[in-house]
Amino acid sequence: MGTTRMDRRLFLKATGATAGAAASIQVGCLSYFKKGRSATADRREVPTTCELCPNKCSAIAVVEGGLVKKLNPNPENPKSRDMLCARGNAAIKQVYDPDRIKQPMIRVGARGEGKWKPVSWDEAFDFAAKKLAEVKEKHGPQASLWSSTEGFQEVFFKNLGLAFGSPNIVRHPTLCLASVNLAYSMTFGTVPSFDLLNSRYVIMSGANRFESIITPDTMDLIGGVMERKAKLIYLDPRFTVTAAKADEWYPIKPGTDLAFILAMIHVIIKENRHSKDFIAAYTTGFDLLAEHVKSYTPEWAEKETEIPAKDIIRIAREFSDAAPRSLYYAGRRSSWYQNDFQMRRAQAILNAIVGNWDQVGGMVPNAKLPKGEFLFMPWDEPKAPRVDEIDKHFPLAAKGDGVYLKLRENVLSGKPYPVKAWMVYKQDPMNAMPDQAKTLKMIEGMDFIGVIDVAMSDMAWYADVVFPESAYLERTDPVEVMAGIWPAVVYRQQVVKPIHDTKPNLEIVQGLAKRLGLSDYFDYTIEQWVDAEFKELPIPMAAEHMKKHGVWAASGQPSYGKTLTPDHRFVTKTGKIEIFSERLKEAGHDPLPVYASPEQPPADRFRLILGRVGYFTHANHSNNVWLHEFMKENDLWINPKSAAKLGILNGAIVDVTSSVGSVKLKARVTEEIRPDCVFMLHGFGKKSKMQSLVYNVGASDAVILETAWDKVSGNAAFHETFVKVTNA
Ligand SMILES: Nc1nc2c(c(=O)[nH]1)N[C@H]1C(S)=C(S)[C@@H](COP(=O)(O)OP(=O)(O)OC[C@H]3O[C@@H](n4cnc5c(=O)[nH]c(N)nc54)[C@H](O)[C@@H]3O)O[C@H]1N2
Ligand SMILES: Nc1nc2c(c(=O)[nH]1)N[C@H]1C(S)=C(S)[C@@H](COP(=O)(O)OP(=O)(O)OC[C@H]3O[C@@H](n4cnc5c(=O)[nH]c(N)nc54)[C@H](O)[C@@H]3O)O[C@H]1N2
Ligand code: SF4
Ligand SMILES: [Mo]
Repeated sequence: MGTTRMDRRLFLKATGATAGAAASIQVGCLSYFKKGRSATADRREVPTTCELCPNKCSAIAVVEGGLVKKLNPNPENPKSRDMLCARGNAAIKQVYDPDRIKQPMIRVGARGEGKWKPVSWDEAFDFAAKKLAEVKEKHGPQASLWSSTEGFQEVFFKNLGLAFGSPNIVRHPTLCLASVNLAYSMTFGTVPSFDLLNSRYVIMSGANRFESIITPDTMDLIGGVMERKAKLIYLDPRFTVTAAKADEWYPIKPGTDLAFILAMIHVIIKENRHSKDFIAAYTTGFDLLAEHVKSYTPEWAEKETEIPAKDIIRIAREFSDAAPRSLYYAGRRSSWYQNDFQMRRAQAILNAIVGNWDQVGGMVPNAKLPKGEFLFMPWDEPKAPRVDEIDKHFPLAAKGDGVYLKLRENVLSGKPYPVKAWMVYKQDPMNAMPDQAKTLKMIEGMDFIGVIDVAMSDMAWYADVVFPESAYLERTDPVEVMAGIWPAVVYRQQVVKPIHDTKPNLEIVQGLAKRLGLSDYFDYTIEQWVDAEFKELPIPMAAEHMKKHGVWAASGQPSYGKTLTPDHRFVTKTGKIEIFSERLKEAGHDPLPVYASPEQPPADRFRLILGRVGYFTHANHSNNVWLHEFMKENDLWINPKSAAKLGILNGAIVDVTSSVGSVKLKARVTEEIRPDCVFMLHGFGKKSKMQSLVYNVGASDAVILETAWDKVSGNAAFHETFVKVTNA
């Protein structure tokens, strides 16, 4: 893996150059289409919206001779700031990928054996509808599970599950950001944006923004924080690209960020550095907090975190001096530890006490734009309760999203009732859930599995029927409103006609609905749906504008401080920012964050931690021919001291073993990780032979990760697995 560092640098150079330039014009609302670019018979430019990760960047597809030749960034989107990342550019290869599923397929061999019969859409729909109807007849509609990850057409899939009568819609948040969202919601009544462009002091716990790209935060870090020399403090057990760019990097002991934050709060209160006026006007519970953090001294935190007390004190002082233009940045993937909610709550409280709420360079409540809704025929509420028993175990969690890992436990145990059919949209639970053997057991227990995907993912590989969806460049999708400091509306429209026998999700849903007797609920076209949404956008000639530009954003500077009025009620129980939370207390949780030392790996083991690189999304894209060039195999980061003790040489093949599985990986002996943990990347070791570049190459982290979750939100805890590493 000697080339990895160079690849990462090159990648960032490319991204940084574009993003930096865009950020210097503040919010990048240049008009790309003003000049009246003309199409020729052979060449067109079509504005659309990238679908290769959740960021929804605006793109302009250049079509020549009926083929997508190039994707350019669209400067009119203030959120994507005239940037398309490596993945965004490589979306072309999603369309022209020889591994694509080219027509519907029905499994003929055993599950996972890879024997498929290409079938017509009618055959695929008839087969799936018959199986779904059988399960409904035998066990009721609640025996079906509808799982998906966010996407513009996800709404149709969820609606099919609901119209079918199932309460068991389960979405990705409890594998990703449920704990951070819940923590900020419980404190401020909403999840804010972070004004990195204008901030003077930023602290990040792990959020690896130079590789885990979030727009506009990644570009604002480059163009805002770095160019204006605002200070960036970064805590991560690994030396990531963000660590390399930070002013200070602390290889914090894994699982101890809460101690660092509590000690910062301790210092700020002890030294009388909190924002007294703000606290008095807008918050509740400060006195209880002051009492609560008395024992959380920097000296105590040094022992927990291995960050020197003098640095914690200095950082707390600098942070409060820079307030309100200082930020403890929330991060996104908060599927880390079993106390993750409380760690994120402590960040929210720290931010609150320095008064950076709704301030330039602080946290900003998101502005929203209205859009119209297509009014479809409503269905009856599902009668059965959810199989994950969310009300009983996670009363504060988002009910509509479900709790994924608890759901899997319950499905496996058959309690409170059997679940026998599993429909999946745009998600790969084989890799997105820990303990793949358990997921395989869940798969074995199903009478029917249907997967809607653009590629033969590992989940699709184990399905009974696979419905190939058209790639985003081949589809028109619903309109998406993006809340934010600069809210925007984006539109994804068809760039080229599908090149294979694929369909957009709405038509797949309609094909199934027709055979399940549910057609009345889906009696519309995508054009009708989109037109209804256009109608209430605050834009003159909305349909024309969106088709021509692909994006619309309000012009001018955002207004800060709208919530800072005496009569403003925050959406919390008390109407105030809740430092102390009665609701948490009532639900049986700590109303203020309490620290407990994380369990440490025994002498012969390491904690496994996860993260991302800039050129893949999750377990996806390692099979994209252009992106695959960046990295052909994943490896295991291990510190030289630990490797020496075990006699492991750089490049040697090692067995990495947990209580649930074992994988083989090449060792990458590097100072860029602490000695007590190891790291591997997601997205390799695929079981699907139609992921031909990464089939059986490297390993999947899902095989060795153990099942654990955060107690409050139910969010998966992916960093709680200890592994043994030995020469193979
Ligand atoms: N082991 C492990 N598990 C994790 C994580 C981790 O780092 N390691 N990360 C967690 C996080 S933060 C998240 S958000 C989740 C993500 O979990 P997933 O959403 O499962 O992530 P992906 O691996 O991106 O898989 C998405 C699937 O959607 C398909 N797809 C892509 N575009 C389209 C489309 O337009 N239409 C359709 N129908 N399908 C499409 C892809 O081919 C792929 O099979 O995973 C979580 N789980
Ligand atoms: N290129 C790219 N960009 C993406 C995605 C992608 O897959 N690829 N996915 C998108 C999605 S859905 C998400 S959720 C976000 C995820 O983006 P982030 O929220 O930034 O999460 P990760 O990249 O998973 O990074 C977690 C980091 O935390 C570090 N870490 C591990 N344990 C600890 C600890 O105890 N303390 C501290 N301080 N650090 C720790 C890890 O080493 C890792 O570098 O990225 C989004 N953007
Ligand atoms: S960050 Fe990259 S992959 Fe994600 S939407 Fe933007 S261009 Fe696409
Ligand atoms: Mo995520």
